[in-house]
Order: sequence, then structure tokens, then C-alpha cells
Amino acid sequence: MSRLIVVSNRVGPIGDAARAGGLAVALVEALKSSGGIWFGWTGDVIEEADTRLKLESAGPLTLATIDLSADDFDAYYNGFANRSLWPLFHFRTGLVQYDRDNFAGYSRVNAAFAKALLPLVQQDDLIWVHDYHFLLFAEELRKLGCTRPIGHFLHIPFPPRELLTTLPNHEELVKALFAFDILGFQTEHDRDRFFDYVRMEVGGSILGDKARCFNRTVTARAFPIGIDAGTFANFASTDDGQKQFASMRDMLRGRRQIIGVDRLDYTKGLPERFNAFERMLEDHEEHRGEVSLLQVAPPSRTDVSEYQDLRLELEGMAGHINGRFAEFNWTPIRYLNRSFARQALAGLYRASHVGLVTPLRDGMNLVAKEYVAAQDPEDPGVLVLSRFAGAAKQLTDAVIVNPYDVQGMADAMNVALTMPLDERKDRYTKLMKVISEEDIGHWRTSYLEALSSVEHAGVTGGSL
Ligand code: ADQ
Repeated sequence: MSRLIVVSNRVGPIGDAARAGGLAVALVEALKSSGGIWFGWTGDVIEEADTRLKLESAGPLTLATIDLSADDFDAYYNGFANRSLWPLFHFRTGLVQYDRDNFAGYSRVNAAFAKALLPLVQQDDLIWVHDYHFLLFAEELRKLGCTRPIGHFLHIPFPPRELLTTLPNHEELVKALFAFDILGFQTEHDRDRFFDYVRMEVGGSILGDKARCFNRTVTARAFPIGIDAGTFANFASTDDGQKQFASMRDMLRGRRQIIGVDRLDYTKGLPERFNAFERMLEDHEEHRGEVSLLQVAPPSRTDVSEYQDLRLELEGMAGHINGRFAEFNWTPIRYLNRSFARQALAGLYRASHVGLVTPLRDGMNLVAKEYVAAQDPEDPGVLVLSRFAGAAKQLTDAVIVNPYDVQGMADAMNVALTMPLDERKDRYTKLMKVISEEDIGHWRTSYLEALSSVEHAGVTGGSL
């Protein structure tokens, strides 16, 4: 069997249950049983560039990491990755900042990481690269002579051609993607947007799931990411989960709760959600004093100004709504900027009658799946889900909303709060079927089968 090398910006920590962020959560789940090498950034920023590898064992896994210099961190991570690619790939061209020096830093870091990894690569390894931080990684490894199969999985959406072309070096980026053997996307829509770019912008051709361009061929498919549904369902009944559930239900004293759990990020549609909750309270007097919103939003990317602005905006909105509607014994919005252990999170989901997942654009959204998995099958809560989350393509039995439509979201909250038990159970059963069948194990296995079959077909990007 081949050994697996996973490459991602952040590595581990294994078993850090409280770490928010879909990629870390998913990779810990995907790797903890399979072993291999997990390679990326230490999380430390140092004064001078130093690409010495740090190796650490974690059960069957070896964690291999390198530091970033302060300049590289700024240009690669805060700069090109989070100020250019993140907003652009979430269709937010208005927020994109482009700077040649940042792109140079991004290229430099991709090249330095590829060089640091190369000595660890063995004859039968499969290399699986993750997300928008490392779009140039295969190109760099190929330049160094690596001929092993290399796959990429994009955790975020792939943007429409018309938006992607606003990035000055779009062609260079897409060309670099053709040095991978497999490109994985969250949904067929994302994959098709990639194909559309290849066909219309750079004159490539598409045959089945293969794109041909720049004298290279790459296989591009959707591999919707999942959660460890069984374990997550059991979390809710662990000591921690039960404790969280019991104390939350105690505190609610028969009242009901809507929950939102998101990294504090402008893609997650949080101001729109707060507006919709306010509208729901305006429209439905019967829910005032009876239904509250618990919004858990741990801060992320705090060096980027849009994230600081969003935090202030939400504090202002929560204060305004609470000032307007609170009673001495009821607070409409409880807004917490902190992380929870996964068991505790499961308890909070289970204690909540509605799960509100309303991003403006999201690759998949694991919270939607976790919320459903944590429910009590005999008395499940209702998932309200944005049509613009990748998860909406699979979770069609959620109450689907347009997050730009404040009134529509307010109405959907009311629908969810008043849904009869039979309908709640029916939707839960259908949602759980999809979440359990297309779980994290299925995602890992189907991706790795595709990646290892590259080798059996006898062609890798290295033999271009
Ligand atoms: P994210 O944008 O981080 O992930 P999401 O998929 O919802 O979004 O994952 C967030 C994860 O962090 C969930 O597992 C959640 O439980 C956890 N989390 C959030 N807040 C937390 C808190 N306060 N305490 C503890 N844990 C918390 C990116 C993409 C998504 C894609 C994933 C995986 O943006 O679209 O689904 O990667 O591919």
C-alpha cells in the first residue's frame, strides 16, 4: 500500500478538539487512522526565513513542519492567500486586494515548501495537497523532478471565469493546477466552473472528467467532504456533550434556541443572519421572550482588517438587537467569540431547536452536517441552510434559504420553529442518510482511490 503525504498550510494539532476551522477538523478525522506524513507550516513566524524541517510523531503519523519568516507570512498568508484568493474564490471581487509582491511571496513559499518536502518523498508515496494556499505546489515539486502522483483538493468554491480573470495572474495559477494529476472540488458546480475557464479562457478541451490544456491533462472531479457522522452523533451522549446539553436546556427553561456556529468570517453571512433574526422577532410577537439566538463565532485571521471590522459590526448589531428586544429575564442574542471542544459543541447543537447555517458562499460547510448528526432522532431540530453552501447540493431536505433575502430567512426561521414533529423526523432521517453515507471516510477513500489509480494508468503529471 502507498504511503500518504498530506500537505496543508496548518498541520494538526492532532487531538486538539477545540480548534475551529473546517480543514483542520476534516484532516484530523481523515488522517488519524491512516498514518503517513502531514506536512506544512509550524504556525510560528520567525524573523529570518529558515526552512529546516521539524519532525514530530503523533501515533501513526509524522508531522513535518517548517517556520515562515515574518515577510513571507505577510505576503503569502495574510496577503495573496487571504486578501486575494479567499475573497475572490468566494465571489467577493470588491474585497480583493492584489499586489505583485504578495504574489511573489506566495510563489516563494510554495517553492520553499516543495523543496523542504522533497527529501521526505519516497518511491511509493501519494501526495495530497490541500486548499488555496498551495495552488503552485505541484508545479514546484515537478520542477524538482518529483514524478509521484500529486492530487489537490480545494476546500473553498471555485469562482466563475469572469471573476477569476480579474486576477492579473489567473492563467499562471490555472496552468500550475495542470501539474497535479487529480483536482478535487467540493461540488460539480465548482468543477464545472473550472472546466468553463479551461474551455473559454485558455482554449482547452474537456473530455468526460478530464481537462486538456497547456499540453497537459488533469482529472477534475467533485468529492464532497463529509464528517465522521457516527462519532459526532455519539459525542452528544458523552459526558461533556450531556453536560453541555443539560446545562443549556436548564438555562433555556423550556424556551427555544436557534444556534449558529461559524468562524468569524465575512463569507458566513453573519450580519444578514442577525438582521433576519431581528426581522423574525419584529414579525412574530409570539417568539419574543421565547426564542433566542446563540451565535458562536471564534475570531480568525485577526490581522486582516475586514475581519476586525466585521467583529465590531456584529458587536454593534447584537447590542442593538438586545437593547431593543431584551427583557430582564431573556436575552435575544447570545454572541460568544470562543471555541468549544467538539463534544461540548455537539451538546450545544443538540440542545438547539434550529441550526442556522447561512453563508453567502461556502465550499461545503461542515457545521450543517454536524448540527444534523448531533440531533436526537426522536425529537430532532431543523436545519436552515443557505443555497450558497456546497452542502445544499447534498442536504436538499434542509429548509433552504437565500441569505441575501432577510425576509425569506426570517420566514424560514418561523417555519423551522413551528414545524410538526413528523416532518422534523422525516427530514432528519433523509438528511442523516446522506451525511452517514457520504461521510469523511467515504471522502478520503474515494479521493485516494482516484489518486492511486493515476499511477496504475501509468501517467503522472511528472511525465508531461
Ligand atoms: P470553514 O470555513 O472553517 O472550512 P466549516 O466547514 O463550517 O467552515 O468548518 C468549521 C469547523 O470548525 C467545523 O467543524 C466546526 O465545528 C468548527 N468550529 C467552528 N466554530 C467552532 C467553535 N467555536 N468551537 C469549536 N469548533 C468550531 C473550510 C471551507 C468549508 C469546508 C471546510 C472543509 O470554508 O466550506 O466545508 O473547509 O472542507
